[in-house]
Amino acid sequence: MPSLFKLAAATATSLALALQASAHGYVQEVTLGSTKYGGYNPYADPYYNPPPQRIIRKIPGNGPVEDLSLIDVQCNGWSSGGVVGSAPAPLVGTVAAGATVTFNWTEWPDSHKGPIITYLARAPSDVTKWNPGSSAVWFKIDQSGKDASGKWAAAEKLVTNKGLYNVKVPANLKAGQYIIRHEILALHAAWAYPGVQVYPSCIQIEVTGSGNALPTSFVSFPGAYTGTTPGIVYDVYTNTSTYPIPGPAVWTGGN
Ligand SMILES: *[C@@H]1O[C@H](CO)[C@@H](O)[C@H](O)[C@H]1NC(C)=O
Ligand SMILES: *[C@@H]1O[C@H](CO)[C@@H](O)[C@H](O)[C@H]1NC(C)=O
Ligand SMILES: [Cu+2]
Repeated sequence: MPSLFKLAAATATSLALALQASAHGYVQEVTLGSTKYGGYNPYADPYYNPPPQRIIRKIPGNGPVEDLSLIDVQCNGWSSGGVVGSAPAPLVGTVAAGATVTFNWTEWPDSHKGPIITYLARAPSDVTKWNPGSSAVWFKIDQSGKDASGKWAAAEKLVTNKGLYNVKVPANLKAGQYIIRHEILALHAAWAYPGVQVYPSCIQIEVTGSGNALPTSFVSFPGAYTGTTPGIVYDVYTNTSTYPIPGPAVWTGGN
């Protein structure tokens, strides 16, 4: 290993430790079926030359997106700081329809309570060149909010499950390339808008199988969530009623 390379890696590690002291979080690893893929590490990847090849689109850091009108809310870009939301990653991971995708989050703060939601968007052609922009292409495949005993998907259940969250790829989903958009909405400051913190992550996948199901209605990011969408404003400290998970209903046609 060239010494310059070592130095860059060491610097990245200490920087990562410094920044993670005020940690929020991001998806650090994804398992498709039984194959593990490393996540995009915003505190290391940019310091490598050449950068590691990923199936996960890059993110600017472990922080959230709070302005729901920005393209940043799609894949956690940073449109004002040079890391533009949704820039494609070079690789695609393969997963069979019906198989499980496991998202492995960095240590999630207990204070960051909220739902975990997952969407898909079908790429019109090569997903490694596709940027959906604000087109309505997304459909929801999984969601989990607050259960009857008051436990949240994030943080309680995620922490109990060692940071892992499982989503099943719809069994009859039509084969092809997709972006899977997985997010946590943290509600610890969501008693008014702005306040909700969106932590999205976009992973490029190739779905295999003989299914032929596709939904017929779609939402856009930005667009699906606004300051008046149910569940975007919610007081986690005082509100004991059912939590309405934001966005469309889960598409069940592929199962
Ligand atoms: C999550 O990913 C990290 C980094 O690759 C790994 O060290 C850790 O063991 C994984 N967690 C689980 C529960 O598999
Ligand atoms: C509690 O949350 C529900 C669902 O968002 C909302 O309709 C209700 O107004 C909230 N209650 C209070 C007291 O804010
Ligand atoms: Cu945070």
